[in-house]
Amino acid sequence: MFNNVSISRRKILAGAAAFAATAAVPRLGVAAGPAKYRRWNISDPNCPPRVIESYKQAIRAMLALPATDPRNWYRYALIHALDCPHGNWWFLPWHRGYLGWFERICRELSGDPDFTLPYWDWTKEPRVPKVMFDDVLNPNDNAFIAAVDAFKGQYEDAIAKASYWAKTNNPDGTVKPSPQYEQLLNRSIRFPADLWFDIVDDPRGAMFFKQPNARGLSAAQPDLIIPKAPPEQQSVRVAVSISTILDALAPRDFVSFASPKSPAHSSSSGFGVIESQPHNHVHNCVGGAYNGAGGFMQASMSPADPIFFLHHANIDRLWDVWTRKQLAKKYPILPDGYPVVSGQAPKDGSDYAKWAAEPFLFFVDAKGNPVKENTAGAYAAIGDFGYDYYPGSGEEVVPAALQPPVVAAVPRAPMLATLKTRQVAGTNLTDASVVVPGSLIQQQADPQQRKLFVSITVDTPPQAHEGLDVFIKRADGTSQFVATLSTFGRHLTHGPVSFQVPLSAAFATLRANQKLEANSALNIQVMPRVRSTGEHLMGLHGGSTAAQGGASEVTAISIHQL
Ligand SMILES: [Cu+2]
Repeated sequence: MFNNVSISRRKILAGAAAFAATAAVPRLGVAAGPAKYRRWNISDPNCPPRVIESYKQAIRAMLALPATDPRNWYRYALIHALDCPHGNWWFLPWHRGYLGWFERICRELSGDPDFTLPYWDWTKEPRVPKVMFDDVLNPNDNAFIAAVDAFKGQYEDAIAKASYWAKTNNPDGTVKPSPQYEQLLNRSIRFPADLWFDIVDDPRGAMFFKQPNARGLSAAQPDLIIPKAPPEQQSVRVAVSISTILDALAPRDFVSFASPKSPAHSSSSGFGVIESQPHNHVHNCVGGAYNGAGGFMQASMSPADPIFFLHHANIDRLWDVWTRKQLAKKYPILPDGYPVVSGQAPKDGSDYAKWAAEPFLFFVDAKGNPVKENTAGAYAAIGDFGYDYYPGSGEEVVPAALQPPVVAAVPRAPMLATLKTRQVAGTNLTDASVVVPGSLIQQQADPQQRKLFVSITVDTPPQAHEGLDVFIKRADGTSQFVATLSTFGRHLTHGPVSFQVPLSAAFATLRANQKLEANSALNIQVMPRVRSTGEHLMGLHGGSTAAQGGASEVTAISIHQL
C-alpha cells in the first residue's frame, strides 16, 4: 500500500514563531490525493524513458549557461561546497531543498514541465546504473570540464563577483558581513582564495577530479565493492544491504533517525545510520576513495557528477518512507516529538524551534533568483515540491493501514561500555565491553521490538579514506564484522563525533552460527581499516592517522535501544 501523505511545507513550518500564532496544526496522516509528480527508480521498467532524456537535456543546458548564472552546472554544484550540512540534524532538510530546487531548474531548462528526478535504489542495485555511463550522465563525457586549471580559469571571475561576499561598511568603521557571507565565515571561507584552496590545493584532498577520473567507478567496474577488503568486510555492501536500511528506518524519533544536534549546519557532531552507512559509503565508493581512482563523489563538489542527485533522491526517499511509517504508527516525525498532539505549538527555545529556524541561504529557483523558503523548517515536508516516490527498498516498514495507538515501552537507558583501550590508530585498537541482557539481544529477531544500536564516539573522526572497522569479538577468539565508520567530505567539528551503528546483521549471523551467547558481555573492538584488512598501513593518502601524528581515540561506546 502506497499512501501519499502531503503536508503543506509552508503551513507546517514557516518558522516556529509564525507557528505559535497558528491555532490549528495541519492535518497529518491524511492522504491528500495523488502527488502531482512521481520520482522513479531509474532502473525500473516503469520509469518513463523521457525522464532520462530530459535529465540529459537539463544537464546540457546547465553546462551551456554562463558562469555568472547561478543555475550553471558547476555553479549549482558549488552551492553544495559552500553550504552543505553533513554530520548533523540539518543533513536531510538541506538536501531535500537542494534537490527540489534542482528539479525545478531541470524542468525549466529541459523544456519538460513534468520532469522528475530519478532515484538510484542501491539496495536493489548495488552498482552504478548502466545508463549513468551514457553521454552527459557520465562526468567523464567531454561536455564537462576536464581539468581544474580550466575550471578555475572559467569560474574565478564569476565567483569573485558573486553575491556571496557582500558586506556593509558602517560609518563607525565596523564591517558587517551579509547573512550569506556570515555562513561562509562559519566554515572558514573568508574570501574566494580560501574556496580555491579547498577546491584546488588542499593537500588533504582537493574537490576537483580531472578526467578520466571524474568518477571512481566505470562501466567496466560499476560495482559497489572495496577491492582490498575480504568478502566478509565489504562495508559498502553492508551499508546498502536491506538489513542496514531496515535498521536505519527503525528509530522512533527524528534525531535518532537523522543525525545529531550541532551548533550550526556547517559543523559535524555525529552520524545517524542513514547518513553514516549508505550515504557516506556510496559517496566514497562511487568517488573512487576505496579503489584509489578518485572522483567527484568523494568530496564536496560531488554534485558535479550527475549521479549525486540520484543518490540523494534515494536518501530523501528513505526519509519519506520513515516519515510515513512514523505517521502510520503515530510516532513523531520532527524534533521534540513534534507533532503528536493536534494544536501543539513548539516551545520557544525548543529543539524543534532551533532546528526549524536554521538559515539555508544559497538555494536558487528555476529563474536563478534566491528562494524565499530559506530555513530548515521550510523543508520538513515535501510540501509544494509535490512529488512522491515509486516504491523502493524499505517501503515494507510502512504499515498498510493506520495502526491503533500503542503506548510504546520506554527504552532502556543507554548501556555504557567500559573502555579497556581507547587509542585507534596505526596498530592500536579500541577494546570495550558492555553487558547487554541476553533477553534484549534475543528480542532483536522480533520486528515489533525496539532495535539495538551501538553508538561509538570518536575524538578526531576518521577521514573518508581511512575508516574504522567495528567488530564483535567472541569468547572463542573469533570476530564478527559489524560495519565501517567513515565520514564524507571535510567539515568542522567542535568536539568528538558519534556514529550510530546497526547491529541486526551481525546478530543474525552470530545467531545462525550459534555464537550469540545469552547474558554475556558484548566485546566491541574498533580498529583502523588498514589494520583489519591487512593493508600494511598503506592508506590511500600515503599513511595512517598515526603516521601523520594525530592519533584518534574512541571516547565512549554505548548500546542504545531506539
Ligand atoms: Cu551527499
